[in-house]
Amino acid sequence: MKLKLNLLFGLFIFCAAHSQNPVIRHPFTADPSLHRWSDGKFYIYGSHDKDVLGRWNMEDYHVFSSENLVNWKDHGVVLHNSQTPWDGPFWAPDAAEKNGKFYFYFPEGANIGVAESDSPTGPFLNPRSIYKMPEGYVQAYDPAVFSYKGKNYLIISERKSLKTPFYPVIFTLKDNMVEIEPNSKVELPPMDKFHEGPFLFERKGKIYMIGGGYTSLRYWMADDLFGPYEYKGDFFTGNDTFTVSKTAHGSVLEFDNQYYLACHYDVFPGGPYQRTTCIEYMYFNEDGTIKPITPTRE
Ligand code: FUB
Repeated sequence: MKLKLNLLFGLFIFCAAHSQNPVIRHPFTADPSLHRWSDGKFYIYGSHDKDVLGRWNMEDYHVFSSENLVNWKDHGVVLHNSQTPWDGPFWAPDAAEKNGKFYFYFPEGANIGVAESDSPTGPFLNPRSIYKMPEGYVQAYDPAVFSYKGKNYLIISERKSLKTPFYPVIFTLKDNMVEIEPNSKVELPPMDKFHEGPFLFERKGKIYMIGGGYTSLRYWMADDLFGPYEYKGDFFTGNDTFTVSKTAHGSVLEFDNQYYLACHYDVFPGGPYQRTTCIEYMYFNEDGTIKPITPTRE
């Protein structure tokens, strides 16, 4: 019955005008990492929620491309967990382009994996571990890549035990993009309201870290990549139109002097286990703080 309801509701949403949020309605997707690569096209790398309800036991990833940020093409499965050496559900991924190659970073169990491709739409091959969390720790996940002052960095969220807070970890990537520089792990001090999905971007000399969890996206600002970061509050919360998932997670892209937030909503009856990807305009105040964003159908 629940599945039938989901299908009917899915059909209803699918038939609604296509140029509106959510920009990707099916398959169910979340944690979108929005990029514009050197070919001038836009790409989304994100989590793929299952059609059948369960917890987030995600087993593959899709890639989507667009010429205009409005109409998105699904390129199908680009990595399946039957291809990886580990046995855990996938969590939120990210991707990077360097010298005509594409690198896909994904968390699975105790590992942050990396796989590569000659194409932005995969398939991503040769998955292997770029980081394994230390023995006894309970979580290391949600990798995102950030280029800063000529180097590439990988940020993740990690925690040592179920009773201790999450904190961001920054690694320096080697030039080959598939290894971490030895001893480059930097654990930032636990930060106010920090949970998961850290994503970094730079604007006018300031470093912004956005992060999710708890039905909102919030952010921190710093003068340097390694901090100190100052908590600036929530900037993306739900409204009557769409509920922002309790797993809020997003990324930011600047294109043509306009900033965009890629994020996900709970639109379908499956709620936080069947999420859909949206893109919102993002604006800033004079002092660099982010203007609050509420979900739109635009
Ligand atoms: O999509 C699964 C998990 O939910 C992600 O890894 C988190 O960031 C949250 O969105």
